[in-house]
Amino acid sequence: MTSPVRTERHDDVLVIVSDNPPVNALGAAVRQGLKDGVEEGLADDAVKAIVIRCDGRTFHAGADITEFGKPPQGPNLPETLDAMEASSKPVVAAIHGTALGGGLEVALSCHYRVAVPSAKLGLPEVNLGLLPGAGGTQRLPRVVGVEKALDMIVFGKPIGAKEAEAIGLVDKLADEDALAETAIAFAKEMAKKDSHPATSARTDKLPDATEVEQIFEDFKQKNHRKIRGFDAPAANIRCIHAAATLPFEEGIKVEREEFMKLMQGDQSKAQRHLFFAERQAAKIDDVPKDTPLIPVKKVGIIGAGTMGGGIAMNFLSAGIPVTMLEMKQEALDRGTGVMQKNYAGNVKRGRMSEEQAKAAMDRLSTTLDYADLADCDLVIEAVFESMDVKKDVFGKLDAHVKDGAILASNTSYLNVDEIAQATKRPGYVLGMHFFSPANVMKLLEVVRGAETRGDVLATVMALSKKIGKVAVVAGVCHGFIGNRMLSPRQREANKLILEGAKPWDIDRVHQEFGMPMGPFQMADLAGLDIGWHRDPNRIESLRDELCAMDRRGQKTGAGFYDYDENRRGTPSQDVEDLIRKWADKEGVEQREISDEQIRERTIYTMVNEGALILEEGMAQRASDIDVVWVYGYGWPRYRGGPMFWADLEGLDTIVGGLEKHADKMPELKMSALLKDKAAKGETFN
Ligand code: 3H9
Repeated sequence: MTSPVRTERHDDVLVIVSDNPPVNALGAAVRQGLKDGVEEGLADDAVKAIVIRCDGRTFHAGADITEFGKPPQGPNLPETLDAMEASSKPVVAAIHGTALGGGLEVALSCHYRVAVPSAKLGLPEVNLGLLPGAGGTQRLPRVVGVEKALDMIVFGKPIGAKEAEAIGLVDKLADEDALAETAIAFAKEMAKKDSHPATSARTDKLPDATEVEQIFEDFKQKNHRKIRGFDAPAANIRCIHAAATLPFEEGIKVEREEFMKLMQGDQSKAQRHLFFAERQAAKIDDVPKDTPLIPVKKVGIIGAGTMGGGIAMNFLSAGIPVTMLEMKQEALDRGTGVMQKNYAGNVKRGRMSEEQAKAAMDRLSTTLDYADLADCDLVIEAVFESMDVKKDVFGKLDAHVKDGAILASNTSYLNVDEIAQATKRPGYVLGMHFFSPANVMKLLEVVRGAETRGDVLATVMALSKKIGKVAVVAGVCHGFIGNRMLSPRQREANKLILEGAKPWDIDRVHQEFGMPMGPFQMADLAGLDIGWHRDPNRIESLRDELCAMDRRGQKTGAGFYDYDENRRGTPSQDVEDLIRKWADKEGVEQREISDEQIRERTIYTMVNEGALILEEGMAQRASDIDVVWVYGYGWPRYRGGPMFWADLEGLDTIVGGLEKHADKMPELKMSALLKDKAAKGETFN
């Protein structure tokens, strides 16, 4: 097998070039190549300096994640990098694209770093539930200081090359198209020096012993909420603390030990699963990868409400012009006003510059006339959730928008096939279910109708990536993937409170699990009057009565909880009494209900619904369901999504837990797939 690493001579500089598409991951063969390359440079007296660079779209983007959990092969990364750093001849990293994780650790082990301005540098291991395990936690603080290293390592967000230069991580910026030449010239220059700084030997950026503890205390105080529940951030912090307080060799031992612990833990398994799940979700099983896409140069949006405006912002921010249509000018004015405010908020929070925000709004035009949408390549409808209204809109769109344009509905429940029948182009119709706030939430459910064409689906999936969404293909069923799985959970939660569990106990169980909120907090946030018949005299359920009492959720200051002016909820005695009254009325005997029972009745039923979705072919794969729940509903990343979590829990445990409550859940349709897999000892992922 030929090596993905080659060497080239440029006068007295040896250039080691990796070519391991797609991202030059540091697999066994690359590590071997780098090690051999450095040895070649050291063995040849004519070589005075070494440059490390990559072909293709990027510098090394990290260790090869597909190797994790498998028996180790070839030289490991730490020993490869130690040899590089120990070189008596200067080693220069030439960086383009993304130097991430192990990739940045390579660069940190070089004596110098040259980068093009568009390059990004970071240690994102924490996002995989890991830490930089090839010296990164020890070397980065030595190069950029502890405070900057904490920021970069604990949050895993890469920085641009210009910032990297400003903080001393990059020694020289090269022109975009002259990286190799600049790095070679720089290496020649450095070869004239007598000695070269080994990062591990540096202490100049490390803080004084008297300041160290305060820096870590302040950092933890400021950020404890952001990292709650995750194991990796705390482990990363411990390693950086070791870098600041121990000799390099001791710090490396701490790093190794912490790395191994994380690597073997369930959280990292879950987060690595999600890394691949997210990328897998973009693939459509029966649509070839090379399907020609439909160019989308202009987008139409029907409806300037919260949803329509949020959806429009995604395209405007990505440089795609939008025409927004409403029935009345006032609605357009209100909608564009909200968008302006949201953009101003983004500028204030430093998410974009004022010029970028202005350029985005300049791409927006508004209209009251369907004829102005004629030249759109994609139109997304975001109007009131009613089949009649949607059919009317789609009929009009079909009449006015050019042939070959894609028509999408943002419906969260309705039958996309029925909507498609309101047009003469059902092949060009599909669902694009955004999540609120649509300019922020990453998830997009792309609903594939019975007649949706492959190129239409592929176009929308590719476009989703362009506007920064994580898209998942769903089939036509009530509530698609995400909302469909919410429904059995809500049903059981509603029953459980009549049976004796308190709403706040059910919410607590979900929050302790790691969800941002439980079913009753969610109901109060959304508003209890969604779908309410609005007749205060017609009281057929607990929810009707709460609405009639004007306890319609956070917006009215009361729902299942009482709310203060800061929308902080506290348990309500009135609601507790009301629930008891309804239990009596319906003849439900109240009893003590354990947290375990709550979990089994709510979270296990979601897994069962996910299994039904899979067996009906409404999701392409179990990992897609995980992506939906993590990106759309705040399922904790460290639990990998409901199907991955169920695998860890054991599918037989899930089935057993559900069967235990069969008498209380006559509505539950057990998934044959779930039972079958449980019986065979199989998993979903
Ligand atoms: C690490 O380094 C640990 C060390 O500290 C310790 C060692 C001891 N490995 O994202 P894309 C695949 S941990 C294997 O769609 P983009 C990816 O699955 C690592 N495969 O492209 C996909 O495959 P497919 C720390 C990888 O342009 C294809 O490449 N590094 C890896 O949107 C294209 O990826 C990271 O966490 C990998 N490391 O984004 C960085 N990376 O086509 C992880 C990618 O079959 N990577 N693939 O679906 C990224 O963030 C993005 O891939 C990147 C490119 C920004 C580089």
